[in-house]
Amino acid sequence: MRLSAETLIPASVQAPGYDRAAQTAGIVHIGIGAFHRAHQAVYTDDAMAAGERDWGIIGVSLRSGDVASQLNPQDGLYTVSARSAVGTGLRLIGAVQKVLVAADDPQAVIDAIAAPTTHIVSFTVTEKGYLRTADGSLDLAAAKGPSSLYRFVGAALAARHAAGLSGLTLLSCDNLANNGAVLRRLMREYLASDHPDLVDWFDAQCRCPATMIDRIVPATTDADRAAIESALGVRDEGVVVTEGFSQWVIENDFAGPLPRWENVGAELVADVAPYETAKLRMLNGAHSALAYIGLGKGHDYVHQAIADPAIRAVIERLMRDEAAPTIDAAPGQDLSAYADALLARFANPALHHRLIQIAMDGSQKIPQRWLETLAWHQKRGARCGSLEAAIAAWIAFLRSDRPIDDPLADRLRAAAAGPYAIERIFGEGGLVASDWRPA
Ligand code: CS2
Repeated sequence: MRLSAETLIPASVQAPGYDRAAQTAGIVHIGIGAFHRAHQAVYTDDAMAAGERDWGIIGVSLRSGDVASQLNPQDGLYTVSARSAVGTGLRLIGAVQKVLVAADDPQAVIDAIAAPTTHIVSFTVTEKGYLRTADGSLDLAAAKGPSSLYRFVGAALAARHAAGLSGLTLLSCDNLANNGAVLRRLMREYLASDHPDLVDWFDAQCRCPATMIDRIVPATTDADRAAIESALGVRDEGVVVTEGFSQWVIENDFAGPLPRWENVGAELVADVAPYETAKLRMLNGAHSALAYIGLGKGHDYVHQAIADPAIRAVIERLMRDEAAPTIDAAPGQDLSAYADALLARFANPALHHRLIQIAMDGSQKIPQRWLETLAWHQKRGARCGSLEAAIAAWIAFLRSDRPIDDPLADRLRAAAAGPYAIERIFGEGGLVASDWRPA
């Protein structure tokens, strides 16, 4: 039997603590992958359990119908399996009401965003989903394509404007430096091209807060789904597996109402930058280094790579000696304690986090994870042995016979194969834009 609003679940599994059927959707989330379901949807579920109302989430997949076919037959319900060294906690999340597939029904997506009850549109579309060119501006040709977030949001903003409705908060929850400002810039570039009459209204009525989002969410496996099926007694195709830890720091700059996420563990702050920079350069920077160095040494999982003493030493130096000094810490932000906590999270043996999952889309991730740190030290005449080892491991990965999952895969592979690989990738006018110049 399949999980749904009608099925009974064991009392040991925490159920939504509010009347789901009585909630209106206040959020449209674009890119409803496992990360959103283990992170923002959980905070929103907690907020509604704590008394907030009408913050249901309408999920959107831009292309694939997979998540819709997992969640819609289940009335949007799914299980979060949080695995720490001390055990597993299971809970059912009720915040997601349904999933729309933009490729199948584009108008339904536009209507959801244009609905008067919608206040927030949030995004986890991955780094490449922002459709940036190497110089950081919008790739307009791609942005006019069928699976571009800009088209849907642009059309819906036009509908809101025409109907005299308020603007929206556009909340980027992707691992980009200055994600809010990046989304604002790109959205404006799109509007200037396709809806020029909306640009002033957008500036006045819409907000794009920056966020730091953090929870490690490995891809769900068939074995995970089978384990949850025996625990629940019903089949859940939408299971997500994650760690116990979760963090969300949000810039307090909204166009309209928001759920009281700050009462359920999120932090609303004036400046997200110190948290975001630390997370990108320390956590994500270490992750990508673990991926390429670890795969090169024959490891499959993060916890295996970090248990390798030689790799661990490289990662500790990367976080403590290379990344941390580049960060202007906020008052009370302890970067050394942060590095300790990250090492413990990476070592979690209950999370089977595949290095190959982290290795994808290197060209999109490496600039904010490694190159900003390298450029900071280069300006001061210093070198970064660990990050340089990580770069060498990425080049070796591109030269290997593994499949490369990256929007620039073919060009990267060609550049890596020949002489001057580092120059062709990172040099002036290279494939990956950077202020760092290889020596
Ligand atoms: C990882 C991230 O896949 C990756 O590139 O580094 O998804 C990481 O697990 C999250 O950002 C943790 O919050």
